[in-house]
Amino acid sequence: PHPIFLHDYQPPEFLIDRVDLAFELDPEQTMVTARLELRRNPAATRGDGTVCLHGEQLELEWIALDGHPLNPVDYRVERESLTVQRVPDRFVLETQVRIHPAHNTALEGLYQSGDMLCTQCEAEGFRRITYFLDRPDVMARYSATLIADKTRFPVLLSNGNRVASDDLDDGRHRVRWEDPFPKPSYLFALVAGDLRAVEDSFTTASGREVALQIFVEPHNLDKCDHAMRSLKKAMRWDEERFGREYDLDIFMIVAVSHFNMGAMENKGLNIFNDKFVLARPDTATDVDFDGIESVIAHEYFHNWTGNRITCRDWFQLSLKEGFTVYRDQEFTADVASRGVKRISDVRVLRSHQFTEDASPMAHPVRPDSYIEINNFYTATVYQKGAEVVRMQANLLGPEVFRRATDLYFARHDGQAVTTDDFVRCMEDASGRDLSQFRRWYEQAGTPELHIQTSYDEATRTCSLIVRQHTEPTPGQPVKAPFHLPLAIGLLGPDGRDLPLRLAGASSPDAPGTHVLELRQAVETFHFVDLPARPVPSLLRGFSAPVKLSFDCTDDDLLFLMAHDSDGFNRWDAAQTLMQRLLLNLVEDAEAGIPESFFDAFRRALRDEASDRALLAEVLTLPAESYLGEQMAVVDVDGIHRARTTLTRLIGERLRDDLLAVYRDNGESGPYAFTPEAVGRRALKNLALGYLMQAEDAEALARCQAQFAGAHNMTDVMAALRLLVDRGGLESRQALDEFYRRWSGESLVLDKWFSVQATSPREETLTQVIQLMRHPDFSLGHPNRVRSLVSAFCNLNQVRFHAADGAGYRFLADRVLELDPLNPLIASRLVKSLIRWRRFDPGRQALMRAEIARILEREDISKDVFEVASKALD
Ligand code: DPP
Ligand code: ZN
Repeated sequence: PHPIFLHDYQPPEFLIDRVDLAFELDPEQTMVTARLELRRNPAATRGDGTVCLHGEQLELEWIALDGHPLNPVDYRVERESLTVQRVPDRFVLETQVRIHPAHNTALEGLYQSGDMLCTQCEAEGFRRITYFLDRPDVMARYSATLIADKTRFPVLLSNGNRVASDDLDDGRHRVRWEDPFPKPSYLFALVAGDLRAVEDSFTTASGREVALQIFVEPHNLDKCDHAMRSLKKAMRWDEERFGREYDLDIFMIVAVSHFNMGAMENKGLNIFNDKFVLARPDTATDVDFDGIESVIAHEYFHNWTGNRITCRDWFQLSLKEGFTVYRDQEFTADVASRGVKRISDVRVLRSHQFTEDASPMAHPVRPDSYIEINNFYTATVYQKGAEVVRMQANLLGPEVFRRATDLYFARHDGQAVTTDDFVRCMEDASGRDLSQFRRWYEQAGTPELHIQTSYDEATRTCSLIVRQHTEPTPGQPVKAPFHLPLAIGLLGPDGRDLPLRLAGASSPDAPGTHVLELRQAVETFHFVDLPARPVPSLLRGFSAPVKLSFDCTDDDLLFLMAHDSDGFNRWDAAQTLMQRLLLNLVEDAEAGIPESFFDAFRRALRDEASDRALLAEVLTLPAESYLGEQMAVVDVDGIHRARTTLTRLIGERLRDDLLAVYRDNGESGPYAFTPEAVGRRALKNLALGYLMQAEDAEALARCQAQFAGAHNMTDVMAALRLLVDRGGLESRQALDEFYRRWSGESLVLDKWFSVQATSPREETLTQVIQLMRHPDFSLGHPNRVRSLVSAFCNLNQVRFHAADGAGYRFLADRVLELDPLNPLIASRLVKSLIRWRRFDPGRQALMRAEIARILEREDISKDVFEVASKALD
C-alpha cells in the first residue's frame, strides 16, 4: 500500500451536479442504479479525456453514457475503479451494480444490522454502493428511490424530504427521497427496516416547524426520551450560541446495533450506534446519559460544521471534527457543569491524545499523509483539534470569535474548504495575525512548557522564565515554537488572586487571570508590585494543550488545591500531588504518605458547600495508565501496587468520613440526570470504592445492598464493579444475577462483558478467553468486541501488560481474526500495541514480536498494515 499526500491534492477533473439513485433492496443482493450528471471542472487542469470513478466490491451489470450502452472497449473495470474513455465535457453516466449487504462484514457501504439495512459512507464507503467520484469536494444534489419488501422493510429512509411513495404489485413498496442541499457522497444514507419512531417537533428561531423522529426497533421505543430531549436542547443552543438554524423540514435519527463508530451526521438522517441513543435509568449509567447528550449534539452540530460547509479533502478532517467537538464541549459546559466538563475533556486529552503524540502514529491535527484515512479518526484530529479551536476562541474573545464564526458560515456555505480557510476567517474578523498559530495544525507532538518562577523581595517582583520545547515525532525532527495562550494567576498568602502588573505596564490588571501569549522558545515575564512571594497558578483552565512542569512544593500544591479561584487548577493541583505520592510509592513501596495529604482529603470530604461532581473529580486518583505516562519506563506492576495501596490507605484512614459521605449522598426519589444528582452518585460511589479496598465489612454489606436494591444502572454498575474486583463468591453471584436479568438487552450485556474484562484480578485474561466462547459473544458485533477485547487491552494496564506476554498474544490473535472481517475495528486494536517503546526490554521484545507476527500475514488490510508498520519503523 502507498501513502497519499496532502501536497498532491488536485481539484477533481469532473464535477457531479446531480445524482439519482434507485435501490432494489435485499440483504442477499441489492441492485443499485445510478444516474450521474457530470461536467468538466473549469478549475481543474485538463486530463486525458477519460473519467475515473471509485468503486469497490461492485458487480457492474450495465453502463450507459448519454443514454447509449457502452461497449466493453469504452470502459475498464479494475479492483477499485471504473474508467470510461473519451467522455465529452458534459454527460450523463448511468450504471447498475449488484452488491451484497448481508455479506458486508466491514460495515462500510450498505450492510445488514440485525433485521435492518443501513449505510455508513464516511469516509470512503459510498464507493461500495455505486461508482462515483467519492471525494468530499464533489458536492451534488441527490435523490434516492428505495424499493423493498413491504413486510420486512416497512420503513424506507434516505436524506432530505420524502417526496413520493407507492405500493408495487409484487408485495414491494417504493419511497422516493430528495435532498435539496448539495452534499458530498460521504453524507449519503439510507435505512430500511421494521422500525418504530418516537416523534416530536421543534420550532426554529425563525418560526419554522421541524419534525423530529428517532427510529428504533420496536422493543426500544421506551429508551428514546433522553435522546429526544438532548436533540431539542442542542437545536436551541446552536441557534442561541452560534446563530445556526436547522434547514430541512425533518430531522431523523436511526439507532443501529452494528456500527463501527459512535454516530454519523448524514444530512437529515443521522445514523447512530444505538449505544448513543438508547437509555432508561435502569439500563444506562450517568456516563451513558452524558455520552448520548453530547453525541446527539455533536452529530446535530455537524449540520453546519461538516455538512453545509464540508472538507476539501480528508486531510482537513479536523476542520469539521475539531470545530464540532469544540461546539459539543461548549454545549455540555453550558447545559451541565462547565468545571466538570473541562476536567473530563482534559482527562481524555491527556490519556488519549498525549499518548498518541508520544507514539509512532503521532500526526498533526492536519495530517500530511495517510495510507488509510480510517486510521486518522483520532484523538489528535478530534480532541486536539478542538483545543486548537478553543485557543483561537480564547485569543479572540467571545464577541470577536462569534463574528469570526459568522463570517466562516457566510463566506463558505455550500463549499468544501480547508483548515486554513477557517483560520483566515479568524484573522479577517479579528485583524490578528495567526500565521505562527497555524503551526498547531502542521506540527505533531505535545509541547512541553517548563516554567521557573522566582521572587525578589527587594524589587517586589515575581519573574517567570517560560521555556517551550516539543519532542521530535515521526517525519518531524525539529519543531518551531508555538504561539500559545498561557493563562495565569498569582495567589497571595491569604489564597486570594493578586492584581497582576507586568513590568512596564501602566496600570495593573484587575485581580484574577491574566493571559500571556507565548511565541518564542524562551520568554521571561516580570510581575511587579507584589508585597510577598506569591504562589503561581499556571495554565489556568488548561489554556493550551501542553505538558506543564514547574518548580513547586507539595505545600504549594496543597495551597492551590485549597484556594485557587480556578476550579480546573484546584483539580490539577490535587492530581499532581497524588501523582507525586503515587510515583514515590512506586519507587519505594515503604514510602510514607504525609498526614497533610489525609488532612486535605478529609477537609474536602467534610466540605458541605462544595459541588459534589467537582469534589468527586478532585478526590479520584490518577489512572494507572496516566501514571505510567509520567515514568521513563512504565512500571506496570509497581503502579498497580502503589495505586491499590493508596486506595486502601484512604479507605482505612478516612473510614468514618467516607461512610458519612456514602450515607449522605444516597438516592432519594426517582432517577434524575441533573449535574447535582450525577455528582452525588459519583461521590457516593467513589467513597464506596475506597471503603471496599479497605476490606471494610460494613462497606461490603452496603455494596451488596446497593447492587440488589438500586433502581438505576449507575449505582448497580458501580457496585457490580467493586464486587467483581473483590472476587469470591459474591462476585460470581452478582455476575450471574446480572446476566439473568439483562441477557436480553444487548447494551446492558456489553457492561457485563466489560466489567469482567477490566478487572485487575489475576485470572482476568483466562476469564476473557472463556468469554470469547460465550454464546453472546460475536466478532461481528463491534460493540461486543469493544466491550470485551478492547476493554481488556485498553483499560486494564496491569493484566494486558502481564510480563509473560499473554495479553499481547491474545490481542494479536484477535487482530488476525478480525482483520478479514472488519479491518477498521482490527486496526483500532493494533493501536494498543504500538507504544512498546514505553516499556521495559522484556515487554518491548514481546510486543514487537506480536506486531511482526501481524505483519507477516499475507493479505493484511491497508488499515492494519499502516498502523503495524509504522509501529516498527
Ligand atoms: N463524522 C463522525 C463523527 O465524528 C464520525 N464518523 O461524528
Ligand atoms: Zn464528528
